[in-house]
Amino acid sequence: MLFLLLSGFVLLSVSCQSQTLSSTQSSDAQFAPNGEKIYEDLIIGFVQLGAESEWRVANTHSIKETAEQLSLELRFYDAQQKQENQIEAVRRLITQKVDVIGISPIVETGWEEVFQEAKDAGIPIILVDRRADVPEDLYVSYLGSDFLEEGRNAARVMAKLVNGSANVVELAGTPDSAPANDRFEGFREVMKDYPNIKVIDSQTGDFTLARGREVMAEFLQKYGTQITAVFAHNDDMALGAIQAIEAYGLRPGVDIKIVSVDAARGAFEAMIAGKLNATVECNPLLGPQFFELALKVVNGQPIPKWVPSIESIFFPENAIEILPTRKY
Ligand code: GYE
Repeated sequence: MLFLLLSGFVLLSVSCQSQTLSSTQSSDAQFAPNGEKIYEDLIIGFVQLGAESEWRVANTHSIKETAEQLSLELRFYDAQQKQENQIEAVRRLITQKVDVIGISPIVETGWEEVFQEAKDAGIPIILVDRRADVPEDLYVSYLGSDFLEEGRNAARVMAKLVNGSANVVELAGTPDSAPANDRFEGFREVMKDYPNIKVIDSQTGDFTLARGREVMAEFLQKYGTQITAVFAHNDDMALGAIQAIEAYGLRPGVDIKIVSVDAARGAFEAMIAGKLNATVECNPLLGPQFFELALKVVNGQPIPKWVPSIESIFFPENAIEILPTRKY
């Protein structure tokens, strides 16, 4: 326990209903003569990156809740925003001989060595939410959103909101993370068609409300009323920007238009208050699809290399009606 605390992890074993199987028996059981494994036979490792946003909290909840519902054993690590903790967690799960490892890689690069170790140990890796920049043979599937399309959608919505002319500041996500890279790129791809919309600055707010607020305050100090729009890579940073804009004496959503990504409840509340102009959905409720994929992998069934989430875009007009239906 002391070792676990010292290494900066939070490990949580959510449920262990399948008392009859030890972890070693479990890993071998896919070759059992009595046929295919079921959910209750599975021991699944999940390496979460942290708890930086409303999105992430919902994602973690979905994974843990689904594990409980399916009565499988989940070994859950919270890496507290550090890649080195994620790598160490994968190594532990390899030693524990779990059936499958799910991981949401905090950044895209630096995974090849440890994923190769998992492969050599015969443990399949499923990328959940964020991609890693590794050869395709080092993971079995990626379950998550089309972040490029989210960036494009944010730009399309923004272009309409500002009638094709604006000075935009961008609150970007964690540097080198798949969603930050792709939302940045997708946004610019569409903005090429709008020469009068200029992205005058782009800084990371690390996907957190507090950093979003700080960076927006810095932008306002630097550019003042030149800024007419904000593109935030997630809702939490947009909520931080709203606070900074109000502290500066301007009206968020009116003097400065704001578009963000995720469509979490906080964004709906801000839209109802007239302070946020649109949010592009990114679905965190990946638990059910993740375990379904894991079970298929263990039973040797074919699975797609990418399972994309289905997503839409939300506006203030119907935010009041939609808010009660939002699960995150
Ligand atoms: O948009 C953001 C979170 O990886 C898609 O991470 C996820 C992003 C999400 O912190 O809120």
